[in-house]
Amino acid sequence: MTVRVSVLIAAICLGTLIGAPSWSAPTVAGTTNLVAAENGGRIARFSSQTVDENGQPIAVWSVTNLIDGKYVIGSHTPADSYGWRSRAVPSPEAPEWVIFELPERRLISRVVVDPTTDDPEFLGRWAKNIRVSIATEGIDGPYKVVGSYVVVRRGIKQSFDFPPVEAKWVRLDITANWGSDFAVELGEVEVYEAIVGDDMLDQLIQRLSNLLDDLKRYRDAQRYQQHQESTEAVTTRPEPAAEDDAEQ
Ligand SMILES: [Ca+2]
Repeated sequence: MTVRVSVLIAAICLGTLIGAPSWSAPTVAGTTNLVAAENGGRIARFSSQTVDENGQPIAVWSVTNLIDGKYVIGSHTPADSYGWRSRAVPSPEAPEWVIFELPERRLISRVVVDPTTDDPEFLGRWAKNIRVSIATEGIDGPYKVVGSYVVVRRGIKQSFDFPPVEAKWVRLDITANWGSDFAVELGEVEVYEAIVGDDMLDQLIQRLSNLLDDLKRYRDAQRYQQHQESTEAVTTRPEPAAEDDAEQ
């Protein structure tokens, strides 16, 4: 293990163990994805989804793919789920958006976004700037903004944590993609409950569990980076045949 990784892990561990949540009682992010379709979550409303030449939705690009628990990983795309593709390009003035409905009102503190879709990142279609808002009274609001974030242009899950807040509806506004003038895309969105710890040991176990998840994401990011670098190395390597010819 490199020194850099060791330092990172030590820093995360330290932050994990002595972190000071802003909720009145200490909380940690739970491990159940509250908006997953299989857990009773649903998509209540959305701005648009891509359609075919007859104006019909395209199932493999449906907005429901955001909560289907299926992910595009590396060169593997689930046959029936490419991610969600909007019908228009988002902007700060006219965002593309999705409202997720939790099975019941819960205290939440983490949103995880996987931007990866069947389209490669260089097309610039993946979500870049997002804003998370919540509502408890009704689907029409009022909505309270909990944070604005940048989704990095990498095919990995990305976590966004915020002080615990009650929510029944979670609205995700996307105000920019990575440059495409065609559409915006996302692979999956997850929302996690904030668990108020009533026992030091339970808290520690939950925090270490979250730490493992974060480390897995870090590992995936490193593997992705190495894959990118090795791909670049291969594409820039001189032609072997030319070297053989020179030696003969
Ligand atoms: Ca999905």
